[in-house]
Amino acid sequence: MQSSQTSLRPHCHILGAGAIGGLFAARLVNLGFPVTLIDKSGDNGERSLRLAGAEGELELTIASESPDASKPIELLWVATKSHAVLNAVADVQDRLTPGSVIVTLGNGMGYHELLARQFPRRVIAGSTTAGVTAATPELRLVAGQGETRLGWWHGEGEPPGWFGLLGAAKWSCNWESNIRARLLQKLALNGVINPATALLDIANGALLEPGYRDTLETATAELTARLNWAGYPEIAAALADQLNRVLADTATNSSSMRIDRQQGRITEHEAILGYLLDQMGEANSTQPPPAPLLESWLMALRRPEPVR
Ligand code: KPL
Repeated sequence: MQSSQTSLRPHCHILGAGAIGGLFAARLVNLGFPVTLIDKSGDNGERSLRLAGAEGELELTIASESPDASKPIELLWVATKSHAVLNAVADVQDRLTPGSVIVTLGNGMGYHELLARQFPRRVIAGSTTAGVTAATPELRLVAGQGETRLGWWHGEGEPPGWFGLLGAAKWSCNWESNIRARLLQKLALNGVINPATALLDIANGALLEPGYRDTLETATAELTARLNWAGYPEIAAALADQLNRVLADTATNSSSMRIDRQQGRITEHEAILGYLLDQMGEANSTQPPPAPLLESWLMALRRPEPVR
């Protein structure tokens, strides 16, 4: 009984105990998975987590251990910021076995290819629209459960057995056979909303107000043209409507990039705008359509000091 439980519910190790990492730790504990947070502070013990949202409050104690603990890792959930993914995985690399599976949950693109090169056919990429903020190291404020989509980065293949257990969750989680398209769709939304709200220091919904309408329309038109040029006409065609919907749904939220910038943290501009402007469509030998507004945002975000 114990062994079938264990194989059905592999031990989940979570890298990155921020907003999304904390939320998924709690979600997996609630589904009966054994969960351990990997904590760079090196403390092998326990951490308290408190989730608060419209559905009430939940308090949990979750095991934590340092990256160099000895237990092999079966199922690694990576919820760090995009720029920290590769180093964080490298820190636990010696604990991964040929059967270990890595699930990424972060924003941005670019790091999946590099991870999949190191761990071929063992990377599941995830995209989540869960709205959560880390108010304190213990407290996660959950604004919305959102939708989570997971799929093998290499494409084809059945989901692993444990994925079926996520269907019992109150939050929605779907398997995607073409996760790359999903990630790019989300990346396109983040490519407009996150830099604009971070640089202008406004809530998401402000972009729909008359004063920012031109900015939104120009950025959307530039990104639509780039997506078409790079060979993604469907994502391009849907972008304007999806932006309007997400901006309305998250009107009072601050984007993750705005929060990072306000708190003086490195923003995810390279894995979001850097990827969209410098890497997407690399195979196309023709000149990309110009994107002066998006390029100016990327340059501003690359500058160390805040630019208003
Ligand atoms: O994903 C987001 C983020 O903040 O990173 C959006 C969709 C913009 C919601 O705030």
